[in-house]
Amino acid sequence: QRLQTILRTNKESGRKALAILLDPDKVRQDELAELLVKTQQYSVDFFLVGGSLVTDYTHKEIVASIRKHTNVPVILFPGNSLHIEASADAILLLSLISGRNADFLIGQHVIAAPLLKRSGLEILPTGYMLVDSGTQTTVSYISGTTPLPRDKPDVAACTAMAGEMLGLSLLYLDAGSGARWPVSAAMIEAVRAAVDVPIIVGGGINSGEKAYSALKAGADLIVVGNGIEQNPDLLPELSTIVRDFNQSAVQA
Ligand code: 1GP
Repeated sequence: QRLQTILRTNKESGRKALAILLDPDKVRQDELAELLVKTQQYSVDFFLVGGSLVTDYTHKEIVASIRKHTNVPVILFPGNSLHIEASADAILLLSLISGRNADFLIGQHVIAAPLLKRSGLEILPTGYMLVDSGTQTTVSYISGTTPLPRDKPDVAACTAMAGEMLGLSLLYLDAGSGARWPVSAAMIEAVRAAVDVPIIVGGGINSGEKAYSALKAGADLIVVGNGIEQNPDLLPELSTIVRDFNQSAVQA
């Protein structure tokens, strides 16, 4: 089944999902195998592989390790047109709609288009919205874009609406990797009320409370990277939170 359909169906039925972000620069192969074995006991819906700046181009090895240990779908989370790895299942084709840098809105996409077409990857057209998180993140610096002000849910809602009207089929609200503050519940709620497409939320979700708050506010899929890397107890906790949401969605 196409991931686009799964994400859409999940959203319509109120089913929440968890993705683990694996950043090629942070992942160590021995630790990765251990993490992947551990994920088998928990409900992890997707692996995201990538980051805005990559110095170790190990996407291929990471995808191969994931395949070896799990059946969980692998989605690329590229920082630019160099980050394409055909052995993944899908790619978030990110258009950085919170910014005004044409290169990340359409430029990199033009360069990548023929490669993507040949790759066989499922393309997930995604409106990427970078949200201010209290510190300058790598993605803000590398993309040369100003993040959305975190206390302006209405600006986020209008940006999301425009992205949906342009035909983007997912929205990703990201406070950036290791964000001090995750995207606020008020902003997620405003975006949820404004659009029908599935909403992905990530950046700085390093506790069960933050994950719960994002899901309750309307996130369909949460992405966690640093939090799981730094705290081995977080994965079981997140898995329980997502499962509880899904059980109450079935009962409702
Ligand atoms: C960053 O949303 C991801 O783009 C995940 O961020 O590493 O802070 O969980 P963290």
